[in-house]
Amino acid sequence: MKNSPSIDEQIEMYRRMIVVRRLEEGLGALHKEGRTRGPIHRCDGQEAVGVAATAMLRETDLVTSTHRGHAHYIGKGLDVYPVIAEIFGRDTGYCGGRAGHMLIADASKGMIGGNAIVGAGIPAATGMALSNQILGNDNVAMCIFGDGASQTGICHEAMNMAGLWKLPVVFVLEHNKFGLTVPTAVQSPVDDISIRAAGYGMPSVIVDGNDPVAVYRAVAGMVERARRGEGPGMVEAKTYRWEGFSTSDMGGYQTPEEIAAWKARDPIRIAFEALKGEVGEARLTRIDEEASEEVRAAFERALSDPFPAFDYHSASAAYSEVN
Ligand SMILES: Cc1ncc(C[n+]2csc(CCOP(=O)(O)OP(=O)(O)O)c2C)c(N)n1
Repeated sequence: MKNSPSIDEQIEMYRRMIVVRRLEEGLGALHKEGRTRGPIHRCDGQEAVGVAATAMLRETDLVTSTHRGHAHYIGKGLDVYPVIAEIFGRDTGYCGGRAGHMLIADASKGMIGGNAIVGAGIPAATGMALSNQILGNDNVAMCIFGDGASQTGICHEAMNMAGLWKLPVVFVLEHNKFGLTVPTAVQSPVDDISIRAAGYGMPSVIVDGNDPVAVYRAVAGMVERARRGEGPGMVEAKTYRWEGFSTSDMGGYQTPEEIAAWKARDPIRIAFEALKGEVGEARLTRIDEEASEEVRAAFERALSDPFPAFDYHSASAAYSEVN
């Protein structure tokens, strides 16, 4: 089928989703031991969106992320070890230990960064698309954002401009049913938020966000038309946040039945079932073991890395000079 991922791409998406899952589980365990700082926004159960939406992109395509960006980072080709080092503030992290888990970026891979300001990645990606259009290249920009972010004023302004100027930007709405602790029904008059795309003159598709192949196909179609200069598009990937808003979430607003129903549709299991006939269960299990070991070793290494050096005297001398 047009825009379908190859078997090799599907295997790589499966592997990357496992890397993200083990990362999230590791962070959860370390939080329980009191070894993390600040809130951590886990994306367990949502891995297929970030990993599959970015799987067909080039390094020169630019992606903006959110406060819940671990699957976006790994999907766009970042390595898990410097991601973990960054989360724990180590010198070896992607941003020298100064960004923390919400702001990780690696421009050389086209990951322009997470963002703690809800909705802020939407105009940023739109501006990057405008820049690509002016430069006359065929790179696309992608913004992955949440249902809460879609309620911001800046989302409307950016999408209006993208539609008006036919900018090469793909809006991937990761609809996980909650903004903070607020369910969609309390923040939006419509459940299918992507119907708003029509008002911006862009096409939209609603897709099962727990099925990586479906996400890939839907996003690849929008990426292709953006590359051809036909303008923006939106994909609304319906998914669910298994682990609450963040590690500081007290819970109580998600029913056990609802969580269980979504866990029964685990994206990693869906990928496994789709691939096992093609490549065999043994190979998939081996990939799982290797990815899990990679993440375990990355935690071990990152946690023994040094913190960034801070030279108080030269920093305060530089401060006095400019003030
Ligand atoms: C401009 C702004 N307003 C409010 C917040 C507080 N805040 C952080 S995350 C969040 C909810 C975001 O919801 P959504 O976009 O659906 O992402 P999710 O957490 O569900 O993945 C809010 C309101 C913020 N960080 N920035």
